[in-house]
Amino acid sequence: MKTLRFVLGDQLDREIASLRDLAPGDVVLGAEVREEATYVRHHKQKIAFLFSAMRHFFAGLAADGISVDYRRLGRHASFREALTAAVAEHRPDRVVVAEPGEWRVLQDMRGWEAAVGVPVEIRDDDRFFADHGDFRRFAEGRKELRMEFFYRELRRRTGILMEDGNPVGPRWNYDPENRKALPKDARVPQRLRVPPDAVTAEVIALVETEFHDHFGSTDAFGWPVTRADALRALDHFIDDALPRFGDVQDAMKVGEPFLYHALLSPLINAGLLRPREVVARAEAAFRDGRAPLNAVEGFIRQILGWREFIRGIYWLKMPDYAATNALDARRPLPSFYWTAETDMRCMAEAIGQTRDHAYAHHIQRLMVTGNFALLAGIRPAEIEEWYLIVFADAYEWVELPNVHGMATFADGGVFASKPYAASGAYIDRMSDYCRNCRYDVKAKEGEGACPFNLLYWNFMIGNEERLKENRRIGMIYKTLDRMSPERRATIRREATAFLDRVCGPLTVPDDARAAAE
Ligand code: FAD
Ligand code: DLZ
Ligand code: SF4
Repeated sequence: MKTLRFVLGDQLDREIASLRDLAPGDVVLGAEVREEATYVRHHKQKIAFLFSAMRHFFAGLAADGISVDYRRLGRHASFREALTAAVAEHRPDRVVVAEPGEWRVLQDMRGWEAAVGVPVEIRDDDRFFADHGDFRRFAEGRKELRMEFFYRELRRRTGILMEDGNPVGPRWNYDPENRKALPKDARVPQRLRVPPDAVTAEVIALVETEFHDHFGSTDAFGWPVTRADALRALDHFIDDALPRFGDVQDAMKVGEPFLYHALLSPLINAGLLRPREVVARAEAAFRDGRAPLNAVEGFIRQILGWREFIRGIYWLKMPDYAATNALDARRPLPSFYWTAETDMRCMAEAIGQTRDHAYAHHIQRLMVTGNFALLAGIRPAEIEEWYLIVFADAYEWVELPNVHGMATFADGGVFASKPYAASGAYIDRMSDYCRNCRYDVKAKEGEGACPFNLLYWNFMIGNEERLKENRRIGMIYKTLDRMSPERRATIRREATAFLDRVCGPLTVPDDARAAAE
C-alpha cells in the first residue's frame, strides 16, 4: 500500500508516529506554507528556525534514500493545498499524519480526507509521556486540577526519580530551595549558540523578504536547527547550566537573557529533541552525582509535570477554553510590547530580549510581561496572540494554557488556585532590574512610583468581588480593608490615568459588542 506521510513543521522526529511503519515506495511530504507563518505574524526568528529545521530534516531523510517531497514557500498557501497537490501527484492509497499541536489545525485536518479523496489516518502524537486518555482519567471527578498530582502520577508510572515506589530524596518537590536571587558574584555560563549555516542563512534572507514586517530581529540567530546540534545543546545544558538551574530558577538580571535555563523548548516542541531523552539525561546527571537533586527535580518537573499537564488542559478544555474572560480584561495591548520602548526596566529587558532572541525565560514570561498583562487587564485575545507570535517555542497547545490560565487567570482558575499577581517587590527581590529603573520600586503611588505597585493594588480593588472569597489571597483583602477610602480613590484614579495613557481606553465588553452586532 503506497502511503503519503505528511510531517508538519513541529513534528521533525524520525520516530514520529506518522513515519513509524515507513515502507519502500512511500513518500514523505513536508511543506512551507504561508498560512502557518501568518495566521499570527510569527517572530522572524521563529519562522527562520522552523523553515531551516524543516529543510535540514527533509534533506536528511532524502540523504538516507527515503523518497521525499519537500515543497518550499511559494508553491502552496496552506497545508490542505499542499496535501491536495501532493496526493494528485503521487496517487497514494492513503495519507498518514500525526495529530497536530493546535486545535485550529486538527479541525482542518479532519476535513482532509473528504478534500483529497483518499483515507487520511490521524495518529496520536506519542512523543508525550501521557496521552489524552491519561489526562481525561486524571481529571475525571476531580474538583481541582493541580499539576503536582498529575506529576506525581507520572513519576510513579514512569519510575523517574523514584526508588522502591517512593520519590528519591525523599520529597516530591524541591521548589522551596529554588527561589534564590542571583548572587552578586555569579558567573553565568556562556550558552551554546549555533551560528547560521548556509541553509539557515538562505532562510533568514527569505524571511527578511517575505515577512519583513513581522516582529523581531534575526541578527542574533543562534538556535540549533539539526538533531545533531540539538543534542549538543542538550549536553551543554546538562554539563554547564543544570547544576545551578534549580537555585536561581526564578532569578532575572539585566543583560542576561538566558542565565541557567535550558533553551531547549523550541527544540523539544519542534521534535529535534525528545522529552524522554531530555528527562533521562537530567536524571542520569543526578544519579552520577553531576547535578544536585533540587536542580534535577526542578527541571524534570518542568517537562514531566508542567509540559504534560499544560497539554492535558489544552486538549481537555478546547475549544471553549480560549473564549473565557473571567476577569473582564478589556484594555488594549500597549505598543511597548512591540517596541520595548518603556521606562519600566523589567518590561524593557524582557521584551527587548524577546525581540532579539525570540526567547524569555519562564519568570520573565510569568512575572514580568504576564504579570503586567494581568494587572493592567489586557484583553485575553490580544495578549495571547502576542505570546503566540513572539517566542520560538510557541504553539497554541502550550502557549494558551500558560497565558490564559497561568499568567492572566482569564480561565477563572481552571488549574491555578489564584492569580499570580505581584507588585514590584517581587521583581525587586528576584532581579537587579529595579536598581536600574527610573521608577521607585518602594513607592506605592504618586509620580515616579513603580507602576507594578500602583497596578497591583488597583487590580485587587477592581477585582474585590471576584477574588476576596479566594482562600489563597484573602489576606490581601484584610490589608485592603484597612486602606482609607481616600487612598483607594487615589490608587484608582492614578492607575486609570496610567492605563489610559499606556494602553488606551477600555474596550467595549465582548458580550455588549455581540449584543450590538
Ligand atoms: P527551562 O526553564 O529551562 O525549563 C525546561 C523545560 O521545561 C522547557 O524547555 C519546557 O519544555 C518545559 N517547561 C517549563 N515550564 C513549562 C510550562 N509552564 N509549560 C510547558 N512546558 C514547560 N513554553 C513553551 O514551550 N511554549 C510557549 O509558547 C510557552 N508560553 C508560555 C507563556 C507564559 C505566559 C508562561 C508563563 C510560560 C510559557 N511557557 C511556554 C513555558 C516556559 O516559560 C517555557 O517552556 C520556558 O521558558 C522555555 O525555556 P527553557 O527551554 O529555557 O526552559
Ligand atoms: C509555525 C509554523 C510555521 C511558521 N510554518 C510552518 C510551515 O510552513 N509548515 C509546517 O509544516 N509547519 C509550520 N509551522 C508549524 C505549524 O504551525 C504547526 O505544525 C501547527 O501549528 C500544528 O502544531
Ligand atoms: Fe519594573 Fe517597577 Fe522594578 Fe521598574 S521599579 S524594574 S517598573 S518592578
